[in-house]
Amino acid sequence: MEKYSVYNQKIAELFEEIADMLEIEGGDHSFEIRAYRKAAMNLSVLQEDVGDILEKEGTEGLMKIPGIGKGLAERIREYVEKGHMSKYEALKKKYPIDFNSLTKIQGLGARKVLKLYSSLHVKNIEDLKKAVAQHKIRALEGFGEKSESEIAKGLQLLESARGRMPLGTALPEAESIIKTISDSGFADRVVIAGSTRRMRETVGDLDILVTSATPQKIMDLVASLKEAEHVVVSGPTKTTIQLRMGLSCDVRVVEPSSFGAALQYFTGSKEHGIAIRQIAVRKGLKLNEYGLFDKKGKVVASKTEEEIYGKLGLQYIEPEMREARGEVALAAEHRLPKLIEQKEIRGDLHTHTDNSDGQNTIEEMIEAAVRKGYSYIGLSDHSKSEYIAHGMDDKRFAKYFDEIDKVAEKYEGIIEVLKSGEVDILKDGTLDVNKSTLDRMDYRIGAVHMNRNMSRDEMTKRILGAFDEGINILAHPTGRLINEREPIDFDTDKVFHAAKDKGVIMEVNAFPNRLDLNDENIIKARSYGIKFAIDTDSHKTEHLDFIKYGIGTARRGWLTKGDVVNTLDADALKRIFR
Ligand code: DGT
Ligand code: CA
Ligand code: CA
Repeated sequence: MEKYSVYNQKIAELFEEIADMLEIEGGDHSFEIRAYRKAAMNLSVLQEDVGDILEKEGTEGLMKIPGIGKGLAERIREYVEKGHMSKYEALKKKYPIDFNSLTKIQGLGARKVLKLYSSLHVKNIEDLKKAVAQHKIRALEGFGEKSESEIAKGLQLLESARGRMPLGTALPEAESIIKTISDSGFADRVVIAGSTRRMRETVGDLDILVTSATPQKIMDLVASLKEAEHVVVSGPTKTTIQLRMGLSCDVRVVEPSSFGAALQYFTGSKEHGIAIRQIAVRKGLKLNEYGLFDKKGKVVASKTEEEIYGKLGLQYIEPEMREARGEVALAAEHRLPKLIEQKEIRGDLHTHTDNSDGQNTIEEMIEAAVRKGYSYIGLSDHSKSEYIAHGMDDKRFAKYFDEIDKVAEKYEGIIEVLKSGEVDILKDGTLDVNKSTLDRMDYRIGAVHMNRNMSRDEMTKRILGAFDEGINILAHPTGRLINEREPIDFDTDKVFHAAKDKGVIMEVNAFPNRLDLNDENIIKARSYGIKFAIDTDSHKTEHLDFIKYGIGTARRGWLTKGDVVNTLDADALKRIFR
């Protein structure tokens, strides 16, 4: 599980901000800027806390972290020991701007943020909102009306996201709290409910259910959790805490005899719960969080969810399907699809190495896939248009494939290594590499990265063009980033129709800030009868574990094993690509 430490995250943010401020300083800071950004990136994914490293091995230890030299190690030490960073403070005095919030708005980079500051005194989100409302931005040099409306959209996105966090942040936090409660020995069962159990892409608050012979002990423990910032309310069987990471968390102790009813109720969704209770009423029964009761008030079922759905004449409905999207009617007819499971995945088809912007070598990625028990792994580094990601031209691709072939020999009989590339789909729908490069790939991934603001018609043509160029998989089809960036605009009907026609596979990108296609788009795409690939888009070995978010999203889109190509064995998969 990905677990970020407090220092690493905080220092990464400071480094990012230093880079932003250096960028607007002007002059030649390009080397320094890159160093800060790289260090920030490496710190944000580092497993071990820099505080611990410093304690054990001093700055020498810090310098073993990739991208951290002597100077940066000193800055980290200063922050850990003194609680501030003088370099940061000096720059901040010059630029009293909330960079971290402002640069997260789509369409705003460090330079534009400075321009807004120097000409309109925009220091934070509030100032930005005012400037947008008064239409002051469109008049600025380098902005214009289009840019102003994009910023307005970015602000709206931020507004609608308020308080909801990506599943990829919420789930690890829930798992960590559940572990602490389990390890205490005071609980018999500890489970996650609510939107997190349903694997919804964003989560409003955490809902945890516990059975215990000593409820007060659980309540005390929850109030004193290290993750808690403060206690919101505490009663004999329910405590709500505000977590430091931003969400709040409800912990309820329920009776073992009504555990199933409570789990069914608090898993939701609310709309699914209402639909289920209507079925109960039609059968002359009553369902609440304590159980399913007959007219005389006698318990019909309450211990497990399976019994409750069973006594209502329904098939068991998986949590990811409980969204009132027609699942209740299907369950009544015993016609629910059998949802895909993680254990059915036999390989990952979208991964990166240090040949572009990944952090691990080809061999390390292959090793990690072997450890996951996969039968194959597809390596798919970036093409040259993605210059920020150090994307490859045809010459580098050739060397990349040679290297893969060489390493793959060592793994013969252990795991099949497939050669691919995440190739940029250019504005006109052509691909960013030569035919000879495409020909050496076992399969081709296409992706839209640049020029995202095309009209719906143009973007649709662009994607269809890439289908004609022979891509096998369309990576993160909409390009949205959860709570950060809107999807690109294209005609999904036309694209899904063509995908069916040409046998192009839609990706369910499992990277936690993407989840793309999302549940609703998957349901739509599935109705066209097209196939899917659930991929992690890993940029380091640990990311292979993100597959669970892709599985959750695929299950929310009602996908079965048969819909997903990377449940096939390597030979069957290669036949599909040919
Ligand atoms: P969230 O927290 O906004 O991501 O979404 P949920 O689904 O976790 O919602 P939450 O935390 O408000 O409540 C957890 C579950 O409890 C919810 O999915 C269903 C149940 N629930 C809460 N309030 C109501 C209600 O007013 N009526 C019904 N039928 N169920 C409710
Ligand atoms: Ca919730
Ligand atoms: Ca709740």
